[in-house]
Amino acid sequence: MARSEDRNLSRRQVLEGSVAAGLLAALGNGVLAKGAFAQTAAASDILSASHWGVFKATTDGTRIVKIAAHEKDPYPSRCLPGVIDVMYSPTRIKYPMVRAGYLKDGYKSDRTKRGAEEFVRVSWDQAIDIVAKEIDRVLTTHGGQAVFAGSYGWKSPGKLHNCRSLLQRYLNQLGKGFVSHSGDYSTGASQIIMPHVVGKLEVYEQQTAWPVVVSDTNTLVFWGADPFNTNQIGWLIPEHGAYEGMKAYKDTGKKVIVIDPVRTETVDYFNAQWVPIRPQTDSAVMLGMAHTLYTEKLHDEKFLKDYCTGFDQFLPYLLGEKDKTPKTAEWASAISEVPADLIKELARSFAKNRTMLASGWSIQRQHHGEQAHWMLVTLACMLGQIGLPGGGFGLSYHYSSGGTPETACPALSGITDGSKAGAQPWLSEAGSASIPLARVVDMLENPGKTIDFNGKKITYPDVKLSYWVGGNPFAHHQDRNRMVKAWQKLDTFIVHDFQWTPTARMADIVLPVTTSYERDDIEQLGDYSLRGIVAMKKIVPPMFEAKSDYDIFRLLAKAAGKEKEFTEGKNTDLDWVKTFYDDAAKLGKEKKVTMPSFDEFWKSGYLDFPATEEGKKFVRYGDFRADPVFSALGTPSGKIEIYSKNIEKMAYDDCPPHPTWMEPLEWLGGATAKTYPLHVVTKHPRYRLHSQLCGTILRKEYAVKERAPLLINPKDAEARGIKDGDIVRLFNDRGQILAGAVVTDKVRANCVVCEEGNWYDPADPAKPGSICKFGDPNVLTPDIGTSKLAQGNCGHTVIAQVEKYAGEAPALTVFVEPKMKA
Ligand code: PGD
Ligand code: PGD
Repeated sequence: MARSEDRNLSRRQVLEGSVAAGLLAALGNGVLAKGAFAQTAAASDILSASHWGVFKATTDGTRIVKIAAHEKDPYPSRCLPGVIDVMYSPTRIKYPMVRAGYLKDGYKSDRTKRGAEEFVRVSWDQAIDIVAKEIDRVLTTHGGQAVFAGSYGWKSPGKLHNCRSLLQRYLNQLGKGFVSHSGDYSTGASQIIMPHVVGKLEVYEQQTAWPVVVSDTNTLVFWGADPFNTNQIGWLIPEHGAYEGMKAYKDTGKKVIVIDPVRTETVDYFNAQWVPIRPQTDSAVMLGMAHTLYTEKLHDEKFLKDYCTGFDQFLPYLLGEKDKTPKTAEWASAISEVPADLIKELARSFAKNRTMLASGWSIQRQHHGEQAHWMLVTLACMLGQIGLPGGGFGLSYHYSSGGTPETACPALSGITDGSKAGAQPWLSEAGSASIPLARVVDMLENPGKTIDFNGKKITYPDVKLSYWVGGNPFAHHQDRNRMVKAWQKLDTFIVHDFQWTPTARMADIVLPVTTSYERDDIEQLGDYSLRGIVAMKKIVPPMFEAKSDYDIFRLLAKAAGKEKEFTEGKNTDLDWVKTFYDDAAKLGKEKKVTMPSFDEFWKSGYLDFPATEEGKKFVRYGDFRADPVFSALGTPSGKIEIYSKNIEKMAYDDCPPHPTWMEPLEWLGGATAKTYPLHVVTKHPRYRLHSQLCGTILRKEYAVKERAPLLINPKDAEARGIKDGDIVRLFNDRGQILAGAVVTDKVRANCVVCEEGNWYDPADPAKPGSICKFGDPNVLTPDIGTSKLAQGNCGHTVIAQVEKYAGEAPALTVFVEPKMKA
């Protein structure tokens, strides 16, 4: 097939390419295949780590020439070559830079030039002076409410170089407050609804351990989850334990079902039953299953009575008593295009077998996204297997290797944001504010506007300055063209990064930071397992004029006369790292866990612990099942709430008090689907973490004629005269992007896949609305809240149309340095 030839070619190009060729060669070709990586690290190699895992690097003194995955990582990420190339790629930020107009006119400059005007190199002294004076001006003139330091993003791991905490630590020391945020882009809806339902965030909690799933689960359902892809990364350092769990389950030959519009790697890996659902219709299918269970008397009445509240209030809705619409499998099938017989068959087989409903998070990153996970829990309650080994539901099997058994490793401490009492005193003391994160553009557009949020009212502050470290909002936020205009309201936008991301390009002041591999740090191995502790060692000296975020904020604190408070008298990074390690060792002592001295640890750099017996047998909600009174949940009733009186009191028109199917703003069954008949699945990328590594050699692994790939079903392609490898234009009322067609039956008809995180590359950055040349799907997505309850983002709610691109495709500009003035 043309597609695989392209891939071979691109691989060859990579290998001929740059210093990174050596990296790829060293890593081998077999991605995520046990033992496929060449383990050629020498004793003199330096151990370090990242969101993608632990590795050893060989240097020639100034540059890294080779890396090898750590010998204890049996399933290394395919992204490792790009992890190092961020240091050497053409998009590396080398020097402090200021937008030309901003350097001349300061905050009074023409903001419409953001993203379009040249940058001018300045010295570090000048850069620190400009930033310190501007922060002082805004705080003095407008107060803390005018500085947005929410600064969300997947910054690098590391207990010291935690850039968001460092930013807030600096601002806290100035004592005038700032605007922060609550929530995140990953689980915006679920982390608000779940506490109402089960009394916990639920999304970031340990899952029933994989060994229990392997021995007790008979049917493993991945619902809108692609764990084979998304477990590549960890928020901390991944140990990749989920791959061992998945392999062991696969070896049993037991059933796996994947409900997803895409035939994912997870489907192929398990040779699973694929249910190609119409996107955004999951709660309808779950309701159809619930109806089948109820009418066929397959539901567990005892579990509903002993462990849940509100089933009685939900039942009239399920049976259609008020709206005359029973939520039958046939009703669900008309919405979801999943055959009614299959919905019934699945419901019956779930009831008959020990079933684990393992959901990803895409299904809540949608309009009314709260309903999907609420309904999933309700379905699991009707099946009555919650708290039994291998049964129930899990919301984190796809993330950071949830379910990997826990060890007794003590937790590291880390740099704090410097707020008193560890809470968030700036909120009240300094009169500043916090907003639900995904409303950031709405906030910029509408200072003074009041919105609903989880039973409260939030009034937007009037923000004049935004400071972003460790995030890429011009990749992660929705409705790019609206965002570009809203951003022009800011007096000043400051960014630290090591890559010329779309966000850095939009900044007034850009400060070059070190990567993790140019500074010393320490981090925990395994988010859920706490498998161990890893040294994130400096491999090479900082490149060009990069400084760590820590040093930059230390200099800014110094300019404000607060250096001592900022550093707490510590002179080097290693002083901090040692403190964090020693804190863990103290905790260890209390738990009777012996740890080597810091010096011994630092020498080897890797400390791991065996899983405990308790960890291997862990069953989520096992305690609650054993004793629902003693281990009552944190909900008002202490039980699982299928009907929430608290949500009822809020009386929101877009979030009823029990799980409900509600049409999203736009979807394939909606009125606008005639004009825009394709749903755009913005799933998480195979070769990146969001937008990270987009500027690296890894692009050669997936780009089509240099553009981001757009997966399209052969039927949809043929109807539009689109061939594999064509450049296409994807568009809707909010914007337009170019992409490269990959014609494949891996995506169901009427859906296309365009991965989130593709760098935004506007043809004319001065003109909001101009075509994005690379393929950022967030040019097309709507910037709305999931509902008044959670106000989460809706990155998975988007429909569009596609056509073959007729003209000469404009050259990309986002993968080289922006224009610079001498
Ligand atoms: P990243 O690409 O990880 O994306 O959004 P997020 O902003 O987290 O950006 C991290 C940035 O931090 C990179 O530019 C990186 O270079 C920089 N960085 C790394 N380490 C450091 C450091 O030490 N210091 C500094 N200063 N910078 C550093 C991700 C967000 O996107 C998330 S979490 C999700 S779940 C959402 N997913 C979707 C989706 O599914 N669909 C759509 N349409 N949109 C989404 N957006 C969201
Ligand atoms: P997605 O890729 O958005 O991942 O985890 P999350 O589960 O949110 O979606 C998972 C699957 O859901 C995809 O296969 C997609 O096709 C499917 N899907 C999309 N819409 C629907 C729908 O309406 N119904 C159903 N049934 N399925 C649907 C994301 C998690 O991954 C997060 S939040 C982060 S921050 C990390 N990000 C990355 C990353 O960027 N890259 C990699 N390789 N790994 C990651 N892991 C983490």
